[in-house]
Amino acid sequence: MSPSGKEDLFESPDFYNIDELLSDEHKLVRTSIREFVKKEISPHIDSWCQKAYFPNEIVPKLGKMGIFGPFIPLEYGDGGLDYTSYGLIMQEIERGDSGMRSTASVQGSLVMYPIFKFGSEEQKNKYLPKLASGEFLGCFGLTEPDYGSNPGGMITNFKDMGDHYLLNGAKMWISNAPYADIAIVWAKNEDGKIHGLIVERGMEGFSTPETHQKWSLRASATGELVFDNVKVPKANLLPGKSGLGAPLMCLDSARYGIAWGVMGAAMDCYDAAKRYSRQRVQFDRPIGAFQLTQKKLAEMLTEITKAQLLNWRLGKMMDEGNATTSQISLAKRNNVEIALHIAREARQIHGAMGITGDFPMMRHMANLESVLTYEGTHDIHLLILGKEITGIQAFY
Ligand code: TGC
Ligand code: FAD
Repeated sequence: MSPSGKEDLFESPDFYNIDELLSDEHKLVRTSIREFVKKEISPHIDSWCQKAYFPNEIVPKLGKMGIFGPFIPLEYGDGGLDYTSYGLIMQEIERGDSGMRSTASVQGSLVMYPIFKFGSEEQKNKYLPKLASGEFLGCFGLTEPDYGSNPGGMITNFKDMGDHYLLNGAKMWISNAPYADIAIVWAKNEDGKIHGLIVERGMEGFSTPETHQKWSLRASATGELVFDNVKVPKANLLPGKSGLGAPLMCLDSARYGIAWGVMGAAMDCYDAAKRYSRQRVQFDRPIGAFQLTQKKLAEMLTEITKAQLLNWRLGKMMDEGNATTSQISLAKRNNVEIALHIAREARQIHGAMGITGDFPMMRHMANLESVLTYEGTHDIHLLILGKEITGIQAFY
């Protein structure tokens, strides 16, 4: 039950029997996360968002549920699940709230993934089990005040001082930063080559000031990463890959999770609107009896069904290891846009009630504005697709 006494009655639509395409393990994973969200997130989420409170205490609970980096092999304390399972987990968590999914995406795809892919065996053993269990929270520092869509221009840099690296610069708009135990920081060496460094809280000269006054993702903590002559041990450099391609590989995994996640938010809005349209009476009829309401619901279900099929196919390609960046861009871009549209339409169906915290639409809508921008803006994904189609890049 939520503080307003409303029970979370969510049921996901499955108009094309897509469940038949899922394995028993997929359905089990989805059910367990859905139950977790109903118990641990739905009753509190409105109050967390109203107060702009990040529930740090939920992090170990998310870890216990296997939500962090489920695609990483069991030997590092994680789930060893496939990418469809990862997608379903992101869908269910974001059904609860995009901010909770942000915490999970960053931890799994942007912190554990680079350590798993590019880290030394020592780094994997040191960090992955603690990140999987939620004992540690991580963040990913790519964006800078002057380099957002164009991360290749970054000015954060490190110098080789013989027995350590000296890191200087700043990152901005970093999810989880204020509470993170470790940060994966992308910085240039003296030759201008981008590398990933693991920076730990407590290192002298490293601070993480929180970003306040957000109207979006209010249950997710966002902050800066400031490096003022931070001495980083040489053992903390990710040895496996350098260049902008390294963070962009991590983004492929996170953007894939977002394509699924936002459909959770969309389904939550559709489900609420469907229920409300049967209950609310105007002109002596349930508003669901009016053609204009039916049009909105029918179009929502159509877009949700198309996106479910898109996600399912993309999940298969991820598991086969052949999903391309532009295929992932198409799904991220399409699904965020339709989720936002569905949130707005569902809000309209609720009339004035739709602007209150008794219903999830306004919260999802405000959250999705961030999702439209982060992990590559809506227009950057269009340009990635444009480049794929024409062979000509139009970024600059
Ligand atoms: P470009 O020349 O295209 O690429 C640079 C180098 O990277 C290689 N590459 C890849 N390698 C592996 N995997 C991929 N997916 C790759 N994509 C590109 C590429 O081959 C090239 O290699 P090389 O050897 O030739 O140097 O780079 P560009 O500078 O032209 O920029 C391209 C662009 C604009 C698409 C890219 O920079 C971009 O995606 N910009 C958007 C930035 C972004 O998405 N930032 C996200 C920050 S993290 C975040 O938002 C987290 S929010 C988390 C949450 O709370 O959920
Ligand atoms: P800009 O790059 O300044 O873009 C502004 C506008 O210009 C956009 O509409 C964009 O599409 C457009 N534009 C830019 N270049 C072009 C072009 N070539 N052609 C056409 N249009 C263009 N970053 C991290 O590294 N880690 C995180 O954990 C993280 N978390 C975030 C959490 C939140 C809540 C938010 C809001 C952002 C987060 N980000 C994070 C940052 C996010 O990735 C950036 O905001 C995003 O990449 C866009 O950068 P920018 O905001 O600087 O916008």
